[in-house]
Amino acid sequence: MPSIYETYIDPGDSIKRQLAVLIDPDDVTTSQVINLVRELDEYAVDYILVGGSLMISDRFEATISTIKSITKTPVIIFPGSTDQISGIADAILLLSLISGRNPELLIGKHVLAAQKLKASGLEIVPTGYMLVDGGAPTTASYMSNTLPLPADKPEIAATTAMAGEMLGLKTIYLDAGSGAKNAIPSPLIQQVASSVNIPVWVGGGIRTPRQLESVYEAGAQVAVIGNAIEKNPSILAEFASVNRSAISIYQNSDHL
Ligand code: 1GP
Repeated sequence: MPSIYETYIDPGDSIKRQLAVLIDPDDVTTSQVINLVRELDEYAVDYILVGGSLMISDRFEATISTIKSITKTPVIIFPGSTDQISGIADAILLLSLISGRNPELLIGKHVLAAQKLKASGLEIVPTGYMLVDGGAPTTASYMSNTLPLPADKPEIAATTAMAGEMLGLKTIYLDAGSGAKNAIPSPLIQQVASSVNIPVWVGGGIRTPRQLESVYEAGAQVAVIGNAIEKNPSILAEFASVNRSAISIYQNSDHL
């Protein structure tokens, strides 16, 4: 099995700007998932993320099965808890919440999940997960019991990301939280992207094609959109029209 990380996430010097769509099984019915995934295929979305902060429904694994039965697009778990592990997916973002100081989300949950993760056969993508203040409390910041990084302090975000990279993490995910009032500001994305040599993912509160373009222009390799597409799948055509041509993912690394 080719590695998702080596094949798609970090295949070399240059790669196209990528789009990931987040599906929260709590928010969609099976028929909505089927219709949505067909649309995602049509617009060549790069990754489908599955996960949620609460997971009130018991449709986590069934949702992944449904998606996998329709598409060859890589399905990556974006786990909100240690219950969200299933070998039916292709990979999992193993999130270490490096923006916070909650030891459970830095290492504790990982210890609890290690055996299950190994047995699942999932490809593990070690990810430095950084919550950034999106203008109002989000489920992610509340549930994680951590303070998000201030959105107007890019230097704190950059040094946090650098420390994550030095610890061996393979991606950085900057998240304003699902449904965030404000998406992550460009200066913060820029400073993080120019400070690390690993792919930067950005999500939370991206609602318009213009915002998506700014996220890429600031240096994100992968933009993650959830709510906007879940609520209105027809907006996908507009997001897909945003330029996703090839970039050097290490374009900003001349500080090293
Ligand atoms: C949340 O980054 C994702 O963790 C997506 O956020 O639902 O606001 O697009 P939205």
